Amino acid sequence: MSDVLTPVLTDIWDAERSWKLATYEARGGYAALDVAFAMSPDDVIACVKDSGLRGRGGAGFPTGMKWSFIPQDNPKPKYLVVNADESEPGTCKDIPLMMGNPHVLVEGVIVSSYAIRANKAFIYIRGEVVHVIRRVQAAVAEAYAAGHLGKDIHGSGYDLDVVVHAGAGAYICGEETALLEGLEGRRGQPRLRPPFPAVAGLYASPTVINNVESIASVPAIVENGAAWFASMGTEKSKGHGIFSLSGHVQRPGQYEAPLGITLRELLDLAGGVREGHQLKFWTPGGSSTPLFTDQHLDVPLDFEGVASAGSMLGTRALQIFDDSVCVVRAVLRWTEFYKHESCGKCTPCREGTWWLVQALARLESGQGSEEDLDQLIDQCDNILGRAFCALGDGATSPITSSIQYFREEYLAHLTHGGCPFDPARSTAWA
Ligand code: L3W
Repeated sequence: MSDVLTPVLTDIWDAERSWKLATYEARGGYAALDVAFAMSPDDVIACVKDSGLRGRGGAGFPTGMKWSFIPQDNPKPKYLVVNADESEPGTCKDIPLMMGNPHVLVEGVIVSSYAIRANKAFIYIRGEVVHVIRRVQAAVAEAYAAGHLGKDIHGSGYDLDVVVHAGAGAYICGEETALLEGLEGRRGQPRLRPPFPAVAGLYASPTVINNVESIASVPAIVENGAAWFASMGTEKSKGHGIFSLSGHVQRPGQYEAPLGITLRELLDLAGGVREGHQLKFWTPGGSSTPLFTDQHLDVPLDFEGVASAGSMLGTRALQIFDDSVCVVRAVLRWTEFYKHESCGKCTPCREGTWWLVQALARLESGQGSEEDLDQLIDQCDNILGRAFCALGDGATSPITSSIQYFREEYLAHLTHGGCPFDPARSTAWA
């Protein structure tokens, strides 16, 4: 592997039975617990704050700051909830992480729960991935048997119980408050914020919700120190992260690298775009983030770099599309997904995503006129910033950005009376 890579969460993946406690412990696993227990909970929070770790689930909120919002004078129990409902199209980092190294997540759960003074934690895993649920359940059982979970962990006087919860297969439950509704046994629909979960979350108690990768990053930070983590990445986007490359690349997969790496560098590691083809467009952070093109190969993949180029780092799900792909068809498929997954709570998203599909399907099949394109942009304007949660905004991202970069290709569908690509969609449109 190239020295550009920083394998911390992924270093064990290639080991034989990497998911077993013995393998993890042989590499120093669970040593972060004693380091953390020798510190006060507030010092652990300060360490994570100083490291600069920002939420790895998409929004990039500072993790240590989120933990510090938990009101310690509130007599209610505190909870840690891990958002393992990975379902953003193209995102494939949390599931491989839980399969390859479930114990780093369990260890992270223990250190993080200790920091916020929670004695109960939940790992909410999307229901479709039964093999992942089983693997994390097995890791939790091993951790209990070894005394890493339960009462008086490592003789510290600290108690923690962990519940692995299977979701019921709804994309909206990746939204933190809809996830809490699901965990409480209700239909997954987002709640109004504020109050933020840190103040009133699970069972109306103070709750920290973090993505799998955020929590799994914590043991190494506590063990190696905030300065070690902060020495990687860029000024405001510190540390390492998992970049998932999928689609038309020679070697798709997960590449753990410092934030700020570029797609050009990642493509070098992944063997480049499919032979005989050129990069056409890509998503920096899943389909909810505005598309990039070959003009963006050198954009630093950190929160600020991607934002200043007009998109969002999101979940670092880099879906690569080469010149054989019809962008209109790809965007239609994503929009059908959002329409299907809209929870129905708010009108702009429920009705709007339906209308978006109608308009896109008309354009993709070569019907309609240029006015339909303008109407599509108008529909996006009426959803953006008006939906109850980020799902509506996310649905508009691929549409508006694809029209920005590929308006001619939309118009070509109208002049050709259908998709200008050949039926096998293997010939580039020119
Ligand atoms: C206390 C305040 N807490 C903000 C917390 C808030 C949340 C976090 C970020 O997610 C992203 C988007 C999608 N007091 C607080 C506070 N918080 N202010 O900080 O909050 P926010 O509002 O910036 O973002 P959000 O709406 O929670 C939107 C991404 O999530 N997304 C995709 C998820 C996909 C996965 C996956 O597949 N692994 O996670 C869904 O919407 O891209 O960036 O915790 O409570 N004053």
